[in-house]
Amino acid sequence: MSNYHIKHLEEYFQVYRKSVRNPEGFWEEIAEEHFSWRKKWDRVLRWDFKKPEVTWFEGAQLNITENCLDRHLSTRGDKTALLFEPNDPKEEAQHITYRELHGRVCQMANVLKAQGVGKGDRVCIYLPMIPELAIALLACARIGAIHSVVFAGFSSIALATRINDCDCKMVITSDGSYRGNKTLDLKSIVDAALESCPGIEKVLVVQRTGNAVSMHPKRDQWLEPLLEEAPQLCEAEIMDAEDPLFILYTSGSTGKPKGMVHTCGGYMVYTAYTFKNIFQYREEDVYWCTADIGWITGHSYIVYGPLANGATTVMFEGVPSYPDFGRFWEVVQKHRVTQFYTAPTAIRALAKESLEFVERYDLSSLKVLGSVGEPINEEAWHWYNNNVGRKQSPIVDTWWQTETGGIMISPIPFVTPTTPTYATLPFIGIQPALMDEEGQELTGNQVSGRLCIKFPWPSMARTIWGDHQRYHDTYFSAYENKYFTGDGALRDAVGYYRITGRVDDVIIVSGHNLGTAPIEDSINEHPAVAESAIVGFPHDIKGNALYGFVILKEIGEGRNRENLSKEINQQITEQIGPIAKLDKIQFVSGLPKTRSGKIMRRILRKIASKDTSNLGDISTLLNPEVVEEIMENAL
Ligand code: 7RM
Repeated sequence: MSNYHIKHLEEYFQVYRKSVRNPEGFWEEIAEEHFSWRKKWDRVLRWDFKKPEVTWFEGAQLNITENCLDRHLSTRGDKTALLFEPNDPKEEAQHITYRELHGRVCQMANVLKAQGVGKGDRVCIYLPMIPELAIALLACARIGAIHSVVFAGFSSIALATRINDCDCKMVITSDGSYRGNKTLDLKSIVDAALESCPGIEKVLVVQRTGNAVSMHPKRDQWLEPLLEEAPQLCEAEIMDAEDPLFILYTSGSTGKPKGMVHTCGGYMVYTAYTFKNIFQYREEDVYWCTADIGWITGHSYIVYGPLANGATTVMFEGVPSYPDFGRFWEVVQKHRVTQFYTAPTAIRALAKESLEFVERYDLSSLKVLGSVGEPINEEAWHWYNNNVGRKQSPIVDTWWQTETGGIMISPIPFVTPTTPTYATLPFIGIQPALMDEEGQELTGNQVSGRLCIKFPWPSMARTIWGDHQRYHDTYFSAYENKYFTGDGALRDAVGYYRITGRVDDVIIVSGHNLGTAPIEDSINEHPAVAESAIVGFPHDIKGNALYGFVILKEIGEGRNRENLSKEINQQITEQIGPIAKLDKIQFVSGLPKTRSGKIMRRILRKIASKDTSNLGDISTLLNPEVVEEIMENAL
C-alpha cells in the first residue's frame, strides 16, 4: 500500500523521509497505484538543474482525461463532477455528472478536431467561469492540443501578446461574461486582439450573455450548434508523460510574460496527490475553490486535481460582493461545501463588512479552509478562523507558484498543527532550502533567506515556451543546482516556514502577480511621460497596491495632472488590464538613481509605505536631492 492518504503527523514525517531518501521509489509507487497509464515508464526521474532538464515517468503513456473522467464512469458515473454556481443567485445551479461531463468533453474534443485542431497545436481559451471553460481545457487535453488559458480580465493587447507568443491557431471565447451587476463584452476584446494575431484560423464562441456580437465570416462560429452535432465519444489521444499539457503565462520582473509549460504525467500525479491530502478530500465532499481557472490555482485545484480524485468541484461564476457580501457563505450553505479555498485579498475584503453577512448562514458543513496567492496576515487569518471556520476548520496556508504546478509548502489539515501566517512544512517530496546573500545554504532553524527548492518534484514547469534560456536564467542561475522561487522566507524554531514575500520586482496585488517592468513600459508610452517607476505599498484589502512615480516631459496645453493620472490608468487598463491600475500617482522631477543608472526602488518603496525614518545610505545616489522633494510631496 502506498501512502496516498496521510492521516497523522508521525505518518507525515515517515512518508516525508521516504520521499526524500528514495524519491523515485516513492513517486513510482504513488503513480502506479492511483492512476491509469496506457504504458508504464522506462525511468521515473531524470534531472539536471544545470541545463536545466527534468523528466518524470519518461516513456510512459497516458491521457489525463482518462484519469479525470473515463476511469470514474463505472464507479461515479452519476456523481456530480462539476457543480456550476452562476453569477445570478436566481439562476439555477448546474450539477454536471461524471458521465455527462465525459460526454460534453468528448463532444467539444470532436468539434476541435473537426475545426482542424490536432495534437501539439496551441488553443487559446478566453472564457468566463462557466462550465464550457473547464470543458474546453479537458477537450484540448483529450486530443493532445496544448491549452493556453488567458484570464478573461486581461485586455486585448495582453491577450494578443499571449496568443502570438505561443502561436495559437484557435481562440475559444464567449459573447460576454457576467461579473456581479456588470456584463462584459468579451468577444469585442477578442476581435480587437485578433487584429494583430495572424495565426488565428478559427474562433469558437459560447453563448452566455446573449449580447450582440459581430461574427467574422469564415473565422468565427457559434459553438453550440457544432456541439449538438458532435458525437459524445472521442478516443483519447495517447500522450507521452512529458508531452506538454498546457501553457500558462505568468508575469516576470522584466520583459514579456513567461509561458510556463506543464507536462502530462508528473503534473497529474502531483496535483492529484496534493489535492487528496491538503484538502483531506473524501468521497462525499463538496469542494470549492473560488479562484478563476485563468490562474494556476484554477487549473490545478478546480479542474485537474479534484477530477483526478473523482471529486465534486464547484465552479463559481460570480464575485464575493454580489448580490451582497454574504454570497460566498450563501453558496457554502446551499451546496453544503466541505472544503473552501480562497485568497487573503477576498478574506480581507469580507472582513471589512458586517459580520452579519457571515452569521446569517449555516457554515457547519465546512471542514477545511484554504488560503493561497500571497501571505495571509494575522488579522485576516484570525477572522477566517473565528468566523468562517468557527475555530473548528483548520486553515491550510498553501504556498506555491504557477511554475511549481502544485502546492509546495502547506499544512495537512488535522495532521500538521497550524500557526497563523505560517505555511508550515514542505509537502511530501519537496526539499526547500533557504539561501543567504552569499549563496550559501542556511542550515538549521531560526534563519531567514531566499527560498529555493533543491530537488525536482513531478509538477514543476519544464521550460518557458520558446525560451529555454530564459527559464534557465530566471530560475536556475541565481543558486547553483537549485530552483529559485523569487520569494523570501523564514524557518522558525520548529522548522515551520513563513513566506515573507517577493524579493524581486514582482508585486502581488489582490493575489495577482504583476511585474513592474511591463506596467512602467505602458506608462512610458504616454506622450507626456518621460520616465516612471512603480513600487508596491501595503493596502488593507489588496495586500499591496501600486504607487507610480512619474516624470513628465512637459504638460501641454489643456492638460492637467488629474487628467494625466486618469489617462495613465486608462492606458494601463487597455494594455494590461484593470488589475494593474495605479492607486497613487505622484509626479516628480527625478527618480533616485545609482551611479550605474539603476532606479533605487528600495527608497521609493519606503516613501510609498510612509516608512521614511531610516532610508539607509543614499550617499551613493547620483541625485540625492530628489529624495527630499519626493518625500515632501508624497501621497
Ligand atoms: C498559486 C499562486 C506565486 C507567488 C509566490 C508568492 C505568492 C502564493 C502564497 C504566497 C505567501 C502563500 N501562483 N504566494 N501563495 N505567498 N503565502 N500561501 O499564487 O504564480 O500566481 O503566484 O504568490 O510570492 O511566488 S502565482
